[in-house]
Amino acid sequence: MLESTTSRLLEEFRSGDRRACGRLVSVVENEGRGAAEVLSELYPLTGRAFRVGITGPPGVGKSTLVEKLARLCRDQDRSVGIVAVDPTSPFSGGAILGDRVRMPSLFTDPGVFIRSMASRGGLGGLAMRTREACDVLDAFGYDFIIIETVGVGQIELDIASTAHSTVVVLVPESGDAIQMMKAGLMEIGELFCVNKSDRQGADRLALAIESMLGLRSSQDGWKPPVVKTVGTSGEGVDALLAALERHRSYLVESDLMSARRKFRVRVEIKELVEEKLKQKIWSRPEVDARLAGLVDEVMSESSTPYRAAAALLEFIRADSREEV
Ligand SMILES: Nc1nc2c(ncn2[C@@H]2O[C@H](COP(=O)(O)OP(=O)(O)OP(=O)(O)O)[C@@H](O)[C@H]2O)c(=O)[nH]1
Ligand SMILES: [Mg+2]
Repeated sequence: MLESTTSRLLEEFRSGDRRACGRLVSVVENEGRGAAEVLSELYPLTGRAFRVGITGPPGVGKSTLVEKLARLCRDQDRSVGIVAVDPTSPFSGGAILGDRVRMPSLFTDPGVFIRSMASRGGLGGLAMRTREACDVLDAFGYDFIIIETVGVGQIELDIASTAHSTVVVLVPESGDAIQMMKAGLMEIGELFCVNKSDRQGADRLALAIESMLGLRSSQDGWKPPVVKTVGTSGEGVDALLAALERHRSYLVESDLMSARRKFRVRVEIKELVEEKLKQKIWSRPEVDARLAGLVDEVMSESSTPYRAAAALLEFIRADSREEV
């Protein structure tokens, strides 16, 4: 059952109240009570937005590009949702302040929603919360959703997989192509953007990326385009948007869009089950007590973490059988 405040919020959300949308994003972001019910209610409304991931090393100009992309979309009368994910900063407010300075025109536009999400000390669940925040924006009716993430690590990979198209942004001074390959950037990019093309070495980098991509085995027949941009002036951003649109058409026409959605749904269900199971297991005081005993055994060298884990699993199994 939904609490009355939550159902009122949902009603306001459905009537197009932007503040209600912001509050629902906060609800899922904080995994507050009612988040699962809210998301379940909103789910049928999702699936219309085009979700674009923008990733790359720190300072390459991602936010600058996001602002320019968002403005272009606004010129075409499309509404834009932006989720900036900052896994490194424990200060969510700081990230927002930074982007307020970098994206001034967007903060006053009613057709744009911006939210910064920080890890608050732990990475756990960040990718899931990002996806859920995007679901809320999608359900609200934002046409174009941009997810900005820094660098590449597991968390970015997870977040990238929630996007339809992932743009990897690099700059002439990013280093050579081999380094990028090592960083895992080549694998996740469906589009590559050489930003700060006003600087020397942009052509060289674009060529290096293209030859790297030539070596990359393509699983789905899409050849990632390399687009040169100057984020500060907006040069090339229209070409970037056009390339994104081509990728979207490609996904739809090749049926990859629905295949990916199917895959995401599968992942989502598994994650939700795992989350529930974890909660169920670790919230039991008797499991906690047994765990404490096993830790002591390992510490006194009468057991090993492996034997302890096996014993705990057995305990949990026996304990759940009694419960049934
Ligand atoms: N010369 C030049 N500077 C640029 C360009 N694009 C962005 N910048 C500058 O690069 C700096 C970093 O830009 P951001 O957009 O904040 O970069 P970011 O990738 O979002 O940074 P993080 O989110 O901190 O990782 C700013 O000072 C921008 O003005 C460009 O095309 N050329
Ligand atoms: Mg940024």
